[in-house]
Amino acid sequence: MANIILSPNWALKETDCTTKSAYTNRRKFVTTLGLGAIGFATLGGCTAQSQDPDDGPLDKIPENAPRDGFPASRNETFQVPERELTERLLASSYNNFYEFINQGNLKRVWPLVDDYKPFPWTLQVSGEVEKKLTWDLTELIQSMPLEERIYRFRCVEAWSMTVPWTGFPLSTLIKKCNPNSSATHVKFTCVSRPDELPGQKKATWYPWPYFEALRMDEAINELAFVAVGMYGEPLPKQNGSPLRLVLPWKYGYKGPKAITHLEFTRKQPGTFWNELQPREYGFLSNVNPNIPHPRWTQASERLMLSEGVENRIRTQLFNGYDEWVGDLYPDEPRSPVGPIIR
Ligand SMILES: Nc1nc2c(c(=O)[nH]1)N[C@H]1C(S)=C(S)[C@@H](COP(=O)(O)O)O[C@H]1N2
Ligand SMILES: [Mo]
Repeated sequence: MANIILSPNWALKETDCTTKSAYTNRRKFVTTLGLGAIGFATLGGCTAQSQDPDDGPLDKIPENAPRDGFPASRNETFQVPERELTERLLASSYNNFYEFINQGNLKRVWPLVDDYKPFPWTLQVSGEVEKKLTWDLTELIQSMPLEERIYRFRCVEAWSMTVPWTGFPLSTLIKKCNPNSSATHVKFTCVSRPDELPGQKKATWYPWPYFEALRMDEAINELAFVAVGMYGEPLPKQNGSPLRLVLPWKYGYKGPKAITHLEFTRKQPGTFWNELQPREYGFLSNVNPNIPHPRWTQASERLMLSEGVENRIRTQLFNGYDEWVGDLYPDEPRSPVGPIIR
């Protein structure tokens, strides 16, 4: 059953280690959820680095990120009633973002993001489209109606969270791109700025920049979401500012962060992790408890709630989104098989 480890920092007051705005924001959240008591009791992660209120994980939102439309109203269709939200502090301090590699602790991204200045940002569109486009991202965000969606989030490494994202459907963006009928896939390329991203400078064995891709039917599925914010505020840099994909039925690595290009293609593009490790990471990479990773089971996961607090739970087919995406994958194993790569 639930394996709950109480944080040793439970007795600290929230105000002891978070900024005013972060504190207010969390209170707001807790109130919205009607869970008044939990925010305080489960607070953890007041590590040495985060004790300075102006230099913690919650203070890594770019100052010039547009805030029009924040906080966005919640789309009630996308909720996760069986789970509590993961605490904002944990979701902003336990990350995967290889552009900011940290020898020692890969997940500790936020102390490395200060040189990264996402805005101003341009998003380029090319390939099988009526005409090539270049958008200023601030203007694009301001032109989009923002909404909030709570999604399950499952990393291939078998940890998971429950996160409220702010953004717009990927299908809305794709419509604006006007792809032509030859487009079968869309490729996403991420930021390339070695001077701001220590991982791109140091970890030269990776095929930078990060890139990912989807089939068109996946990309226009209602679930596919472009996030520009989380927990009611713009994205912190470590979570993929200024924009990233969230595809809750796929493993986390299918959702590229800090995207600069969309390219519509006539055939299936390669992807970063598939090119690095083709025997471990396939193109589809749907969450599926029936297909073990070659090195570990995917039948269960560590659902992370706050620093030091997690539950071991069963992983669901398509991460619980069978109803939305099941029809896209007639060949996806519905009962246990060996470690096949899909
Ligand atoms: N550009 C880029 N996007 C990326 C990654 C990355 O290293 N670089 N990591 C992926 C992985 S493995 C995961 S689990 C999620 C993590 O997102 P989070 O840190 O916001 O939880 O981002 C994905 N997108
Ligand atoms: Mo991941």
